[in-house]
Amino acid sequence: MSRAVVAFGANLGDREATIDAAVRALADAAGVELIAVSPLYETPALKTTGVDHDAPGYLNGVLVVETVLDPHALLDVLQRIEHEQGRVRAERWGDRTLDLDLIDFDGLELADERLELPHPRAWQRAFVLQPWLDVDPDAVLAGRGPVSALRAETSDEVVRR
Ligand code: A4P
Ligand code: MG
Repeated sequence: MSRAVVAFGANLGDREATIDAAVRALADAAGVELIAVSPLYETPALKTTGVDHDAPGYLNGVLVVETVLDPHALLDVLQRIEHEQGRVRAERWGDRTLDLDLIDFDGLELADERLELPHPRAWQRAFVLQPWLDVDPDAVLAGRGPVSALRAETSDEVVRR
């Protein structure tokens, strides 16, 4: 069994309904057991050009799962769920009904064409670090250190629902 942290974000459509459906789909996936769901946070959209207060805001949070799948097979499951929830890929960091990112997988560090672990931008995003801390105050991000210390260095706005 491995333990993985999955971050979710939605900024289009009925965000809460999409997230509910995604959580259920992941809990129902073969070889995946849902361990924890974080609180939800309202966060302004981060674009490649910076924070965009004119774009629809995100609802963000994280899930902790235990799984017998390997990291790539878990990514397959996440991408299937994104697809089922009507995700259309257009611009990078663009608005989306649902984004599911694999943040941590047993502290593994790897990078190939499909998957980079830990998620390369998680360390600097309060919208990932804060909900992760909520469900695991002692969490550590591989290669970066305690999530609590990383969180203290971030200043992006997260408002608990
Ligand atoms: N990929 C590589 N590593 C991973 C990983 N650890 N988890 C690959 C998930 N996917 C990973 O992702 C592009 C490719 O990354 C995938 O094909 C996968 O093989 P994508 O979901 O198609 O595109 P994306 O999410 O737009 O790109 P990217 O660069 O992953 O964006 P991020 O870093 O996920 O950022 N603002 C707020 N407030 N809240 C958000 O949640 N999210 C983003 C997306 C931007 N702004 C945001 C938020
Ligand atoms: Mg993504």
